[in-house]
Amino acid sequence: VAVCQGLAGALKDERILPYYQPQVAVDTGRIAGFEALARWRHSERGIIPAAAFQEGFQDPEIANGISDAIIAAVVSDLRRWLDAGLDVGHVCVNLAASVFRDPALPERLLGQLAAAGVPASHFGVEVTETVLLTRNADEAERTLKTLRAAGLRVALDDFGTGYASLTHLKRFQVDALKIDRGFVSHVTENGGDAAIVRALLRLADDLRLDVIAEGVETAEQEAFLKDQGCRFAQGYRYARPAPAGRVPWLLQLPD
Ligand code: G
Ligand code: G
Ligand code: NA
Ligand code: MN
Repeated sequence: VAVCQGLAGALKDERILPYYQPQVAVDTGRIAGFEALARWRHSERGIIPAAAFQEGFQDPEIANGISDAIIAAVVSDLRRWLDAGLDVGHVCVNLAASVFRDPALPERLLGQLAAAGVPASHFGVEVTETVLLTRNADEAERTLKTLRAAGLRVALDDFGTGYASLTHLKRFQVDALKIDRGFVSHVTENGGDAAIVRALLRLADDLRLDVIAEGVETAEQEAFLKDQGCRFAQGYRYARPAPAGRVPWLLQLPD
C-alpha cells in the first residue's frame, strides 16, 4: 500500500523509466532485441528494480500508469534509434494482467506506434502464462491475434513456472517462449533442470517457436544451451539491464 502511494507519486513526477537488457543470438553473440524493464528513479534511494515494487503491478491503476510510462518511453527511444540508423531489432515490454486484459490495449498500442512511425515489427510484449489464464480466454486470444496480425512480437514469459498446461500453447499462439531463470540457473549442476530445459527446447522447436533462455550468467550455461540448440539468451553474461543511453553503445560493440 505504501509502495503504491510512492509509485503514484513517482508516476506523477515521471520517475518511472525503462532499462534495457539485450537478447542475444547464442551462436554469434549478436543482439536480436531488448527487453524493457521498469525502474523507479528514486530521489533518495537511487534506481529501484521492478522486483522491489511487484505489488504495484497488482493494482490496475498503478499497473496501467507504469505501462503507459514504459510504452511511451520505449516508442520514443525506438523512434530515436531508428532515426540514428541503429539495428535495434525488437523491444519487448512486460504487461501486467490488468493491462493485457484491457480490450482497448491493441488499438492504443498500434495507434502509438503508428503516430511515431515505428513499424510494429520493432515492438513486442511479454506476458506470463498466468496473465493469459483469465475467465475471458476468448478475449485474451483475440488480443494476441490482433497484436500478432499487426506484426508485434508476443513472448510467453517465465515459461514452465505458471499453472498453464501445454494445451494453452495451442490455444494462445505466440512467437516465443522464455525459459524461466529458475531452470537456467542450475542447468549445469542439476540433472532435473537440464532435463526440463532440454524438453522445453525440443517442444519449442517442434512448435516452431523461438526460445529465449533467461538469466544466463556463465560460459558453462551458455555452452549447455548452445549444445542443446537454444538460439537466444538473455542474462548478466551478456549485459545487465541498462538505461536507454547505453543502448547505442551496446549495439556498436565490435563482434
Ligand atoms: O528487472 P527486475 O528484477 O526488476 O524485474 C522483476 C520483475 O518485474 C520481472 O518479472 C519483470 O517481468 C517484471 N517487470 C519489469 N518491468 C515491468 C513492467 O513494466 N510491467 C510489468 N507488468 N512487469 C514488469
Ligand atoms: O520475470 P522476468 O523474466 O521478466 O524477470 C527478469 C528479471 O531477471 C529481472 O529482474 C532482471 O533484472 C533479472 N535478470 C536478468 N538477467 C539476469 C541474470 O543473468 N541473473 C539474475 N540473477 N537476474 C537476472
Ligand atoms: Na519479462
Ligand atoms: Mn521472465
